[in-house]
Amino acid sequence: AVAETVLDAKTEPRPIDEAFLASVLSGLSKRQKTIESKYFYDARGSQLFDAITDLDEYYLTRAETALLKEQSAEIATLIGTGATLVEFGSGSSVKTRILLDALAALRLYVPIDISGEHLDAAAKQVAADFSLPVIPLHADYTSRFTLPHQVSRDRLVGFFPGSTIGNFEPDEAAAFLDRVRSLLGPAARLLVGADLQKDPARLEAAYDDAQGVTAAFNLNLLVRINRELGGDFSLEAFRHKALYNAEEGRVEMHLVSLADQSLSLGGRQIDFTAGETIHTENSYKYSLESFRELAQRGGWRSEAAWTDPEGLFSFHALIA
Ligand code: AVI
Repeated sequence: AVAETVLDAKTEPRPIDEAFLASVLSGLSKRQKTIESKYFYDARGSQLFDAITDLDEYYLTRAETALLKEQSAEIATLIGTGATLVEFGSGSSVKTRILLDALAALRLYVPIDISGEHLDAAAKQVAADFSLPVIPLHADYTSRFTLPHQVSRDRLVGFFPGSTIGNFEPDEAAAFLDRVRSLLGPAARLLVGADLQKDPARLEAAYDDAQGVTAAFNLNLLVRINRELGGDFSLEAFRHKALYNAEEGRVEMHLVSLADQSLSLGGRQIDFTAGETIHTENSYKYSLESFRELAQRGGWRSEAAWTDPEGLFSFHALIA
C-alpha cells in the first residue's frame, strides 16, 4: 500500500549533539558505566528537578530557603552596598529573590545559566520586580568563560546555592572554586550552600522518594538519549537506585539493568548484564569543617557559616 498522506512535510533531520553522544559513548564504555549528571537538565529534567524540590523527602530546598530567610539580614550586612551579584546556575532565580529582598543598593545582578530561554525570562522578571540592572549570561558555568565587559571586577559576590557544589567530585569542586575566585577578582565573596552529612536513611529517602519523582528524573536520561541520540533503551528494563556511600561521603544515583541486554547507540553495541548499573550522579555531603577545607583548597577563607536548627544544611560566606 502506498502511504496516503504526507504526515509532516516540514520534518527535517535534527543534528545530533556530538558532544552529548561522545560523552555518553565514552561513559558507557567504562567498566563502571557512567552518564554525566549535567545531562539531566533538558526541559523535562528541569521540570522534574523543580518537582523534586517540593517533595517532603527532599529537605534540601526547604532547609536552605529557611536558612537564607533567617540569615539574610546578616548576609546583607556582610555584603554592604554597591555589590554585583553573580549567580552560577540561576534557573528561575527563586532563592535569589530572598537575597535581593535583603541586599541594599545592589549595583547589578548577573545570572548565569546553561538554559537560555529560562534565563532570559527569569532575568526580565527580576529586573522588573527589583528595578535592578540585570545582565544574563548564557553559559555552562562548569566550563571556562569570562564575564561580560560591562561587569567591573569590583565588589563581586558569587552566589551558588542548592548544594550543587556537591555534584562535583571534591577535586573538581576545589578547581571550580578556584576558577570562580579568579573570575570574580580580588576581594570577592562567595555565598554557597552545601548539604550536610546526616543519617543515611534520611539521605537515601531524599534521593528515592515515595512518589517516584526522582526515579523519573534519573530515567529521563535514557528518554533523552533515545530521543536526541537515537538510542533504543527500554525504560522498563532499568530501575532507579539511590545509595549512600559512607566511605566517599556521598549519595550515588544509579540506573540498574534488570536483565542481560544489548543495545545500540551511535553505531556501537553496548552490553549490560543483569544487575549492572549506570552511575548517573554523585551528591557529596560535607561537614562544616570539611566544607571549609574544600573552600580553602579553592583559595577561599570562611567568613561566616550558618546551619538550620536541625543541622540539615549549611550556608557559607567565603572571602577571596
Ligand atoms: C542539583 N543537585 C544539587 C541535586 C542534588 O541534590 O544533588 C540534584 C538531584 N539529584 C537527585 N535529586 C536531586
